[in-house]
Amino acid sequence: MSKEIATQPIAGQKPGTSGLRKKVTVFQQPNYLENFVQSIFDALGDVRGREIALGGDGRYYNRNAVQTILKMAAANGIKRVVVGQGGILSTPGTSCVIRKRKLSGGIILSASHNPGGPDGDFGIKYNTENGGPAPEKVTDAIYEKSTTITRYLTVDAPDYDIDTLGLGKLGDLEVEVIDSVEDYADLMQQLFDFPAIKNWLANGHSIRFDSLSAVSGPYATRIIEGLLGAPKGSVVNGIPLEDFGGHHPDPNPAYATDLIEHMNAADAADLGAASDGDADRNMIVGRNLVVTPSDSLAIMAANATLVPGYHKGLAGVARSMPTSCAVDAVAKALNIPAFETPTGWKFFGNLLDAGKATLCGEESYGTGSDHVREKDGVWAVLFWLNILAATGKSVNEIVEAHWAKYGRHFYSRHDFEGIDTDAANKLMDSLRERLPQLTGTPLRGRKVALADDFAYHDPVDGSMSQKQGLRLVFEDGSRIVYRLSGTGTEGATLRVYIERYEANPSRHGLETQTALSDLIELSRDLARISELTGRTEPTVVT
Ligand code: G16
Repeated sequence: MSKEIATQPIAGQKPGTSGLRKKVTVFQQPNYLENFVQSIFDALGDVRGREIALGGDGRYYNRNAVQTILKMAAANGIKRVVVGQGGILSTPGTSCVIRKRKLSGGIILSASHNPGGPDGDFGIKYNTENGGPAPEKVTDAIYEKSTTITRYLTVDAPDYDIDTLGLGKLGDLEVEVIDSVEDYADLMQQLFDFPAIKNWLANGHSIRFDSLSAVSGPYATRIIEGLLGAPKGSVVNGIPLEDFGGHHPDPNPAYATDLIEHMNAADAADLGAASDGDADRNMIVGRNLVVTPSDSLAIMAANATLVPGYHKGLAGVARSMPTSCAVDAVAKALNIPAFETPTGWKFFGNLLDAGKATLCGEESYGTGSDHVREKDGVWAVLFWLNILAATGKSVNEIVEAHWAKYGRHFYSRHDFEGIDTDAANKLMDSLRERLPQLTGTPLRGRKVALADDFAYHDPVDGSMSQKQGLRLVFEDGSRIVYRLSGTGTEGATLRVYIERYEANPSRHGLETQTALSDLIELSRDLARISELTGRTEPTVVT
């Protein structure tokens, strides 16, 4: 029986870069999750008769949240909820399910690359009917509702069995529990040359895919070991655990250290890969070589016609502003447009829907295409496998040939995590104030061509997004970008992105931090990082 529970607004329910992310303990407060879920339903208007997807990355509190949301969906008059078995659906997997089954949206439970467990993080985000993250006007409306909420709706009912496949009822709500992987695996087989990859694997090549005990495990295992026939053990840490087995499920060299160690060993696999908590991020690793996400995007764009799903070529490419300009060089050579958007996958949605971009990517280990409306970790790894199988070359040969042709964009991100929020805001405000005077001035031998706070004018819906990161672009194409992270849950994280273009192949072998050392020093001095935050070194360098 449906009932109305009185509640009141809880401060701080504003979605960040990708949904609402907080400590599990915050979500466990009375009414915290309920308030946000009701705000989603209220912001959507009349939800009666809608069909939505529901699932998450399996982290701690995932199963509780699924039950709470099912009961609220029933009380709010939703017609059908399609749930991944056991509450498991990856972020790109959910996007795929929404699109394939023509649902009106979906709720994804994940704090992505943030650690899980009772002391870790939890998160919730809403995706719209195109399968992509809700755009800012929707997330703003959800937040508005959360500030005035007075009641939420739920039903008195026992927990629903989300482990048994099939259709059932919770009150008037139809609940369909689906295989978490099937829709997604079908789509991958339409895009990639599975027989060629199978051959490549059967002919002595190997892959090591580290799922970091997160949700890519069931997807990678079914597809790579199952459909593609890679030997058992090619996917490691393949069972999603509520605390990710203590792993920090962020696929970068700082956190996926075991994979890096394996890829530096004498018996390394031909391709190393890792994915994050909700399987939308990916890291590509060759022998003794981590491919930067910005380079990976550029290389995928340059080789896209080798992949059946993209054999007709690309309509355009898109990257977030802090991502290196490597893909722009490819777009120029291919004579296709390259779009520059703010950080956040939601900004790619309109470009993909309008057919203006086919491939998108971000420096934060995210790449994707118009096959779904999320970045997609397993897809990116299959894309690389397809390139390796089609060319017969190694990861290192492909990367080096790419640099030789297009030049190398040396690139690094320095994160200063958990700094005092006031200090971080002060640093950004003070830099923002000084920016206008910097244009045209020389700084340590480089002239500043542009210094601004990045604003994005969406070419499809005309919306404007202001204050998306402070950037300095030098006349030689080098860049320094400053942003505050929108996905952290403790204090503030300052991200500093540093890039330098090098055309000369004899210098492509330089170590990245060495190649960027003068810009790194400048980035710290200019923003007065140590003076204002007390930090002399970043916590994470990728
Ligand atoms: C999310 C967004 C990405 C963004 C990343 C980092 O990724 O979907 O578009 O690049 O956060 O954001 P920030 O620099 O604000 O922390 P994910 O994988 O966490 O959903």
